[in-house]
Order: sequence, then structure tokens, then C-alpha cells
Amino acid sequence: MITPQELFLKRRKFMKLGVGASVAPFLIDSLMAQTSFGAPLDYVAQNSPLNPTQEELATSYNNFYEFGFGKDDPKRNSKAFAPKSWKLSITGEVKKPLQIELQDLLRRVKLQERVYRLRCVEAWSMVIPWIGFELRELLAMVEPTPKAKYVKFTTLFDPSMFPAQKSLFPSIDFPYVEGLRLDEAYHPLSILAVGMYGKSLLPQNGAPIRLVVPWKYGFKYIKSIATIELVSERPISTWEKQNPREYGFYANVNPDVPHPRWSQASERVIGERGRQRTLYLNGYDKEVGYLYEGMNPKELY
Ligand SMILES: Nc1nc2c(c(=O)[nH]1)N[C@H]1C(S)=C(S)[C@@H](COP(=O)(O)O)O[C@H]1N2
Ligand SMILES: [Mo]
Repeated sequence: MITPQELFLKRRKFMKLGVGASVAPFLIDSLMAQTSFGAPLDYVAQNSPLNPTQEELATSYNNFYEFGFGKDDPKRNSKAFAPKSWKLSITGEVKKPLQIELQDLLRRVKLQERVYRLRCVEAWSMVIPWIGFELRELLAMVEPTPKAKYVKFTTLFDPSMFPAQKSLFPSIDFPYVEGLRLDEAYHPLSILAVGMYGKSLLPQNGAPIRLVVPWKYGFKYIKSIATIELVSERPISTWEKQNPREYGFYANVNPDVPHPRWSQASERVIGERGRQRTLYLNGYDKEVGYLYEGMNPKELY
């Protein structure tokens, strides 16, 4: 994905996080320990059962531009990211706006484990055992008004925590923004993840809370969410704004629609040899295909 400032930024060392940022780690593990997940829910009919990617790879090969754009930057540059508490606000076109500590929210939702495929627009893939809850549970709490048509998500803007947000020539516009159509957001496959591999999320994977929408390209999975807003107009997401010709709003996985600079027909499986064929809607056609019936296929990626 990378941008014109790439070369400049490559030479530039990211500023170190201040000592003040290193506070007690944010732990939801205790909560998760009290939850019995039972058998992981695997929504994939084809290619079942899924083999999760090695945890070591999923936590060290990342995209999280707030920490730099190299795949190993997020792990390396997020060591001091350890928020003590995390406030989430759900606002906009809702009858009951909510400002809540994540710890409190997690007591009100049903945590589940979901093993999903993850397909990055850069043509690589992983399989991740997420822990999270259905986004629709949160939407039900705030009661969207009839004007709500889309959900807009925004990553926390705090340059003391995210070094790249301090950059004078940021590689992308911060804060990172993503969006879903309301019916996509209500789909039971859409989850807000707070953990993976049975533990709370590490900073490089979007701690403490991030979106997971398995039929879409990975850039929709916005990390470290601070605000969720119900809106009437379609939001413009970060990568769409960056380059609308290359990244659409829907960003649905489609092997038949090449990225302008590369094919999307197959994917490199991280941790495995060789490539595999990419599946339409990342293999979740049966579950989500109906959401796009009657739409112009050109709009969907
Ligand atoms: N805030 C934020 N969220 C983000 C990104 C980012 O740069 N910033 N990168 C996205 C991209 S391109 C991908 S592929 C996934 C990667 O998630 P992972 O590193 O946990 O595998 O996060 C997405 N969420
Ligand atoms: Mo991505």
C-alpha cells in the first residue's frame, strides 16, 4: 500500500515514545479467563477446518501505519503502548449515546472465539482465532435512529502513543477512519475483537479493540478504535481518501477484480509455502453474499 513519502520516511527514524506513556498494561485477560468459549466457531464451510497462522507470525508481521509502515515496525515501535484504561464513545445518529470504559463494556457483551480468514489487499493471508463480540450487540445498546445509514470508526489520535501521528509528512492521514454500511455492521460475522489466540490483543494487532470483517480486505479492520459514530452519509475511509482508484469503500475480497497494480486471484499464505486461490468474499459468500444482491459489482471492491 505504501505512499509517495515512502522513501523519505524510510530514512527517517520514528521518535521514541516518552517514558510517561509506559503505564500498567491494559489487561482483559482476567475477564477472558472467566469466560468459557467452548469450541471455536468456524464460519468457513469451504476449506474447513482452518489452520490458524502461527501466533508468532500474526503478532510480528503487521500493518499499523501509526507505528510505521514496515511489516516489523508495529511490533518494534509499540513497546511503550500500554493504555491503563480505554474509553470508547458511540455517538451520532443514536437514541442512547454511550461513553464507556472498555472494561465495563466487556462485562455487558458475550465474548466469543471466531476463527476467520484474513486477506490483506496486498495479496497475503492468515487465519486468526479472534476473541470478540458481535458489533450488533453494541449497536443494539445505543439504538440507531432511522437516519443512521453507516457506521464510522475512528482510531485514537494520540501522538504520544502513536509515533507516526507526530510526523510532519505522515504516510497517510491520521486518525485512521473506516466505515461500514449499517446492514454490514449488523451482520453477525462483523465483530469487535479484543483478543486473539486466547489472549488480549497486543498493541501491534490493534489493542485494545479493533474491527474484524472477514469478507473484506484487511485494511477495513481498523485498529485501536476510540470512536464509533452512526452517520447518515457514507464516510470516506482512510485508504479510499488516499487513493480512490486503488481502494474502494466496500473493499470486498474479489479474486476477479485485480488491484490496479497487482492481481487478486491468489494469495501468499503467511507461514506456508506457496500460494492459494483467493475465494470470492474471502470464502464467506454464503453468509454475506445477500448483502450485495442487485448492486453494481464495480462498486463492491
Ligand atoms: N488504525 C489502523 N488500523 C489498521 C491499519 C493501520 O495502518 N492503522 N492497517 C490495516 C491493514 S492494511 C491490515 S491488513 C490489518 C492488519 O492487521 P494485523 O496486523 O493485525 O494482521 O489492519 C488494518 N487496520
Ligand atoms: Mo492490509
